[in-house]
Amino acid sequence: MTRTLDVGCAQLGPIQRSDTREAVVDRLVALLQQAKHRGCELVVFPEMAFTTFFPRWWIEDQDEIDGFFEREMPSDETRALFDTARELGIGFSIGYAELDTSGPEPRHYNTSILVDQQGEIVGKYRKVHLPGHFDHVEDWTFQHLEKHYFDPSDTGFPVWRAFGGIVGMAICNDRRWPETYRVLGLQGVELVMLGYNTPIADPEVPHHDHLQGFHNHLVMQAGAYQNGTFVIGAAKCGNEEGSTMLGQSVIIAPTGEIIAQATSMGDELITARIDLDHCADIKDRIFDFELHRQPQHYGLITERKGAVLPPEVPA
Ligand code: ING
Repeated sequence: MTRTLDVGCAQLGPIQRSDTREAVVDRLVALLQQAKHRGCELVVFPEMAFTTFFPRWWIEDQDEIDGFFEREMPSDETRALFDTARELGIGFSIGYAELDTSGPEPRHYNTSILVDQQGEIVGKYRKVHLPGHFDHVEDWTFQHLEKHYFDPSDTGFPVWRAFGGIVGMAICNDRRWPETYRVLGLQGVELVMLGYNTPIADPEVPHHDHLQGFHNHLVMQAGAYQNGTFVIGAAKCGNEEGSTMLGQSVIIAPTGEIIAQATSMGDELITARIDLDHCADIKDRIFDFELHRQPQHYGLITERKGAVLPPEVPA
């Protein structure tokens, strides 16, 4: 039996601060229409796909900050994306800054949703690994203030039975952590959909800037192979408000092989016909968790947050 699925990875070029949500949605709709022509059933969009990556700035006015967040999804500005998806019969995942006012206090999340081929939201994930720092760093050209602007996830890493398989989502920095893929893998995930906004310049380790592309693929290929899952990584890239962000969006097989890769720094759709049954080649052999894993030796992974070094050996 084969469980083929025609997937698209919709890379976005930069979104400038002055770009309206309507103008961005027009770009997203155009990518969905391309996806239709290419026979896609499911499309992955990047992290924070409706606005510029505002955590690069220190902003003090809460109303200005909240202007980058979506209070409802879909909203009047974003509904055209859902309507088009329904008309074309294409599901999608997409990331955005979510302002949740359903509780006693407003909560701010870096969120990704899964939308089915009828345009209905069937899953929501809120980013677990928030990178960067909490406070303004005066002499940096660009900040990385996700810990300042977003609340920690309250979803963890769920999976859903959808599109003929078991699917999960992650967001940007999550892709660097093996725990992300393993928690999804322990639920049988066959397709991890993730988006990223990755500045190439990291002021703390500028001598690693040239390694951003290598690290980007390294972590997704490893996560795919070590858990026997497809991984789709969609970038928002290019020069966004003076900050150059990494492209190189990819579709990766459970073997860890890259089966499609973007070659531009703009809006670009890459596609592949994947067979979810190929996951079994990995899950039922080299990474048969039930047969090979030894959780009795893995306790530190959940018991300990930071590393604890062994005692110094007396001279
Ligand atoms: N962005 C970056 C990422 O993890 C980053 C943060 C950049 C971390 C460069 C390390 C090096 O890809 C987000 N949005 O998580």
